[in-house]
Amino acid sequence: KEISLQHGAHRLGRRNDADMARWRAYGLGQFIHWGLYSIPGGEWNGKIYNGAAEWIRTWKEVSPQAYDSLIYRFNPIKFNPDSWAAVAGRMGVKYVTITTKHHDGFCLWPSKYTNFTVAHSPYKKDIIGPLVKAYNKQGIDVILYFSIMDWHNPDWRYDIKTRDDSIAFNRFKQFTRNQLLELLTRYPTAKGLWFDGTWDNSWVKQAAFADSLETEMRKLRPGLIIGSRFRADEYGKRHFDSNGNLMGDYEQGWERKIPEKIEDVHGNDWDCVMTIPENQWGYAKTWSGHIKTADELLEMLAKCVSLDGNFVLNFGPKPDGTLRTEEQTLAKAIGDWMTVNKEAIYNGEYAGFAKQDWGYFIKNTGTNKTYMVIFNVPVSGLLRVTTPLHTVINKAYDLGNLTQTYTPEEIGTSTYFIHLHQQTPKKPFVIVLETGETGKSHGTGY
Ligand code: H79
Repeated sequence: KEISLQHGAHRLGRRNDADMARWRAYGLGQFIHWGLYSIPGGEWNGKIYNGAAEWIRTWKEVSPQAYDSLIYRFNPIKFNPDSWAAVAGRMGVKYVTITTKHHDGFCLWPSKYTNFTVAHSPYKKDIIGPLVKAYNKQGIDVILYFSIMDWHNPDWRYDIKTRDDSIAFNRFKQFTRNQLLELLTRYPTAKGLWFDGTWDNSWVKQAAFADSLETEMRKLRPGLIIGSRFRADEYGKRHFDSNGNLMGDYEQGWERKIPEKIEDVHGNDWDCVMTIPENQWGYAKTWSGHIKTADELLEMLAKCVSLDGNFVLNFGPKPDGTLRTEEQTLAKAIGDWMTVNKEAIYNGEYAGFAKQDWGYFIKNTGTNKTYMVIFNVPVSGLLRVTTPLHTVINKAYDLGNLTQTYTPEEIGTSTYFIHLHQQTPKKPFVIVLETGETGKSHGTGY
């Protein structure tokens, strides 16, 4: 049964306004992790750190003071926001999420509330403003990543155990509020905030504060999009409140993992954030383990969109401000595929067709088109399609070659085989189904 909550979900079900519809239609996004951790790139005194490069400050071999002194070496002289935005644009991303401040506390904008910012580095200049401008010029929306946890601020606490903790953390809360209002004021075109570092007890206990701050941010910036990782309810429940309702505008739990089926997302909006190696977000000089290929990433993209989510691929730029070759190559390969197939991705949603082993069905919202994004061609060359109730296929053709059409073979009730013309494709490809509705039964007939 429902319990009464003061700081639970503000809304049941999805948002239905234009800003959220725009977010929902993105399909593909880019994540950028850039900061002081990019300088060591996972290496300290000649030794390689096995964890994620952006967490190196917590490694026992690294003194926090030495890490924080990296600010004096932050000087990305080759940084050119237009060239990043061009790479992203060519890749086909519709939005970018940028680390304004990661867990280390270093701010990529000249915050008035701390000296630990770009303004006090040799580079001196704001990074966020020029990035927002460059991406917006490419038609790409910007979301600001912000870590609540801040290892640099002496007032940060993991838990509140004493009166002193409480006094310090109250200062920290005001600092956090100041920084967030500062970001929203400085970058008015940013569409939303992507929160992180909110799992510690100290913050989980701030249901009332976080709730009122969320309300304040939304008042300042109507339409603002905030995910489920920002605040907990008064019982310390995160993402979903004590009644099981999502807090925030979309579910932020899909980090380096993807749901398997539509039931896993409970009708909510969501995004999946993904790294190219196993788990590296900031620049790591040495990538070890399995490095995902363009085809694997495209499959993740199609899977996310087919289950009503957005797919956000992470980039960790180098300390000089350039993008590593591997990332540029992948961006190019994804972009080449998107050039031909983007209409299967943008504005895509769950199609309601039974899942098949060859790949994913994606419906184009509000149209009569459903896309089959094909990754695994069976040796038979026959692709099975079972349509939802009352749906018929009027036309089927290749997205990459509109004159290449198919006549689906009906093999059973609402079930067809599409006979492929070409059985050994080298890349994932898309078949468009134009569908119609059969006359619905009104209770007469059989
Ligand atoms: O920014 C990237 C990562 O650095 C950050 N989120 C992405 C987008 C991230 N930080 N931590 N994690 C991801 C993994 C979180 C692990 C946790 Fe825990 C397990 C949080 C709480 C339990 C590790 C162990 C951190 C605290 C205890």
